This record gives sequence, C-alpha cells and structure tokens, in this order.
Amino acid sequence: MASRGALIAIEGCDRSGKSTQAALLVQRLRDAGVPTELVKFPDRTTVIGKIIDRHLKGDAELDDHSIHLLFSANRWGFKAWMERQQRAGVTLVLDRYVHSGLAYSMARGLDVEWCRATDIGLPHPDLVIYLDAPPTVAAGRSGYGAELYENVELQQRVYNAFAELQDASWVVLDASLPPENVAKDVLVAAQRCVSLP
Ligand code: DGP
Repeated sequence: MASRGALIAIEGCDRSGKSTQAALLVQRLRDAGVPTELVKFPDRTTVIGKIIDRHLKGDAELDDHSIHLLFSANRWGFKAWMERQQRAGVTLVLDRYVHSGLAYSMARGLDVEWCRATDIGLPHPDLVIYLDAPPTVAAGRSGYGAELYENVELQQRVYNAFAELQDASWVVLDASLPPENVAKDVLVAAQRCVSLP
C-alpha cells in the first residue's frame, strides 16, 4: 500500500509569489518521482467558487461573514478528494489554504475563533510555507490591484494577521528575493515531510 501523501500549504499575501512557487514545487516533486497534485484555493470552477470569483471581481456584493463561509465551503468541497489522494500516496501542494481563510477575514475585522470554527474537520497541513512579502513589495508586482482585496491598506492588515497566526512550525521565507532563490528554499522545506530519492 502506498504511504500517505503529504499536505503542503503555501501561504502569503496577494502577489507574494505563491502560485509561481506552488507550480515550481509540484514540478520539482514530480521530476523527483513523487506523485504530486496542485490545488488552488479558492477553486473558482465550482458552483461556490464562481460566486467567490464574482465577489472578488466586484460583481456580487456579499457581507464579510457570508464570504468567509463561502471560502470555507469551497475548501470543504475538496475534503473527500484530498483525503482520497493522500490515501493513494499523492502529495498535495495547496496554493492557499485555511490560514488564508483566517488572515483575510481577520483583516476584515471578523473574530478569529468564529473564523477558525468553519474549517474544523478539514485535513491538517503537514507543512505551512509562508512567503513573506511586505505589501509595498507585492504592490509593485504586475497585475496588482485587479481584485477586491488588492489594496495596500487591506494587504497590510492581512500581513499583520499572518504575523499573528504564525507559529514555530511554519517555514517563513523572504519572498522579496528572486523566485529561483525562493524556489530552492521551498524545496528544502518540503523535504520536512516528503522524502526525495
Ligand atoms: P487568489 O486567487 O489566490 O489571488 O485569491 C483571491 C483573493 O481571495 C485574494 O485577495 C485572497 C483572497 N482569499 C483567498 N482565500 C481566502 C479565504 O479563505 N478567505 C478570504 N476572506 N479571502 C481569501
């Protein structure tokens, strides 16, 4: 029987380089023969994900508690699939996960314990890699400002919330460095829970 696949969450503020790093990590693990899948949250293709997408594009106004619940529900929609993959020995690299759910809702002023409750029961990440990019660095990157939460004031609050959520188990990387350097450190960190041949 295959040994259980790992769950690696890559977290950070908008434009901190998560999607680039998540894709690179998936590629490097696959190249090393580790069965790996990428999961991006929010997944905008599901029924709930489509509502989230409209909200982020300013096309569907939802209050902060409702949107928090929808982001959480979007993750719940993948619980059974994630568990099946892990049981089959597939490692999952998550581009955002439950800590994004907390940080963005905290930044909008919601109670952290209320927010945490909605994700209780989802699979726990084996590793959280946090890409630390101060909002002023991220704001200079291409495409910034296209969606609802992409403004420096809110991103500063998200950044502060991530700082509050961090614990000693997180691997915190300086995301203002060139992507190749960050990628090397991401791969080293991943080896805490994935053994490479
Ligand atoms: P992304 O597709 O990774 O750029 O995420 C879209 C936006 O949604 C981004 O501004 C971060 C925000 N976001 C991601 N996950 C969550 C979540 O679980 N809760 C809330 N409130 N916002 C989230």
